[in-house]
Amino acid sequence: MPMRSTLRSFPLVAVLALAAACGDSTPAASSLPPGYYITISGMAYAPLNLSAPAGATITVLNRDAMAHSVTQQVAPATFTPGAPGGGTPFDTGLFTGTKTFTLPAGLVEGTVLSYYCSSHASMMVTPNGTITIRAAAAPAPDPYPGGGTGY
Ligand SMILES: [Cu+2]
Repeated sequence: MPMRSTLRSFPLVAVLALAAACGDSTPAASSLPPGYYITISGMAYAPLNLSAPAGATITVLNRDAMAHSVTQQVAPATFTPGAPGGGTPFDTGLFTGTKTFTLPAGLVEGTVLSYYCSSHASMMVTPNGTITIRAAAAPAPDPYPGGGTGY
């Protein structure tokens, strides 16, 4: 029967469409524990603005073959490292693969920390990313926004 045949083939089509749409530019949400992530792919940071509480550990996933860094700076477009809001400025150093760093503790909610790549500076597709300090009481972002545990 044509109707049953159409229904039976739908899941495979859906899976193939999802696989094609996802590519490898973003981490597979179902494989990551809850937390704060910055992904670098195609010389671009994502998300461009991450909200995280002071003292949070940030995991940086570098999907490019070349080394990049997440290096704090005073202001966008100046590429001068610094530490607005106080605390020790963060700098992952140049790396490939995965690296973590910790935001300074005690930063005031609403503080915006700008960062750049110390190797490529304005050559990055997204030259500057930012991290906005939010209230510590807020839970970490749900890596499974659809609900459940990713299964
Ligand atoms: Cu870079």
